[in-house]
Amino acid sequence: MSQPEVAVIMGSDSDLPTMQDAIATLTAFDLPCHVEIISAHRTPERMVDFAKTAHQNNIKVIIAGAGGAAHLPGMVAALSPLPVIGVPIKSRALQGIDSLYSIVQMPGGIPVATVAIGNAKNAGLLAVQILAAQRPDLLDKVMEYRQNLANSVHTKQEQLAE
Ligand code: RP5
Repeated sequence: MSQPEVAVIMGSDSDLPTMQDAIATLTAFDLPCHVEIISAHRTPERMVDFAKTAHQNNIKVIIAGAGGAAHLPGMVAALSPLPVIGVPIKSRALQGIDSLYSIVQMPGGIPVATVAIGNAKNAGLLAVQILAAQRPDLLDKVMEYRQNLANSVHTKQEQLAE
């Protein structure tokens, strides 16, 4: 298998059930990924090491999931020149509103592309599309995926009309 170009990181192993959707999406497009638990507050040095070196390790896109005071995606974005996609994890106390606001409200200068609460699937798809911009084979797969989405709607509409 080729070297991973996408890293999927998360603040806790409790985020893994949500983040599996990103991993599954990348796998469906035959993209291997590097998966790592990195906490911005429990393992800050590990986060700094990862973020500062990811671009030297063949990584092109970072997907970062975190919940609560979810500073992992923003901190990694501040330390890395790579595009970062943030996944707000649904938290127990505030159902992920806290995670969403923490990730999406980045001040100007350091962007984090933020998906909906718990929507790691879209994070995976966005990473695929970022890579596909420079890979015609992957672009074809994205278009085929979109066509299948449209077909499933047409099929449901036909069933409704029967
Ligand atoms: C964050 O705190 C993690 O991203 C996780 O969503 C949340 C709770 O972590 P655990 O207490 O489940 O380890 O750092």
